[in-house]
Amino acid sequence: MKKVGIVMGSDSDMPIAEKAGKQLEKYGIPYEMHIYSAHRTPAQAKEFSENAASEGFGVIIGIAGKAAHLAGAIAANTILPVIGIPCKSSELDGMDALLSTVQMPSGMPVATVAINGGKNAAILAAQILAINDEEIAEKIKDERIANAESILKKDAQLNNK
Ligand code: RP5
Repeated sequence: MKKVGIVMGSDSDMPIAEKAGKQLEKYGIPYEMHIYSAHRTPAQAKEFSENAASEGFGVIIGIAGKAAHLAGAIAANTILPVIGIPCKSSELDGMDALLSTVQMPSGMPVATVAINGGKNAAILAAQILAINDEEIAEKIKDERIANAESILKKDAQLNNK
């Protein structure tokens, strides 16, 4: 099974990375976490991205705050799908990171999830891997059914059904 790379720009992004990792564990998807910064350790971020496909990764999640160029820098060095998570780590509440991550130039896409969207990033990564993996696809479908049932149960309780 292909691995997911979870790359964060700083260890201060760890709570978001952990959310993503926890969700991948629910599907039994292997992942590796790394701290590589587009600005502080650009050579290592580039090397990781260039080798990711041959190292068995299928998707990479890039997590960064402030001037969040990490996901874009990863995308520039691999044709693996890259999911960007903008982090709320500044006085601008993550809007800076959101725009830095989502506004990629044409030809170099990053699939950007919500600010601090660790869980959705992991689900999207799983959905990409599920294209070629029926086992993962079944787990995602089961989870959706369980989520819907849980909401309907709350609705029934609310209306004393
Ligand atoms: C970004 O700057 C990181 O991704 C982090 O979200 C933010 C702050 O980093 P630290 O100053 O906490 O290391 O590069």
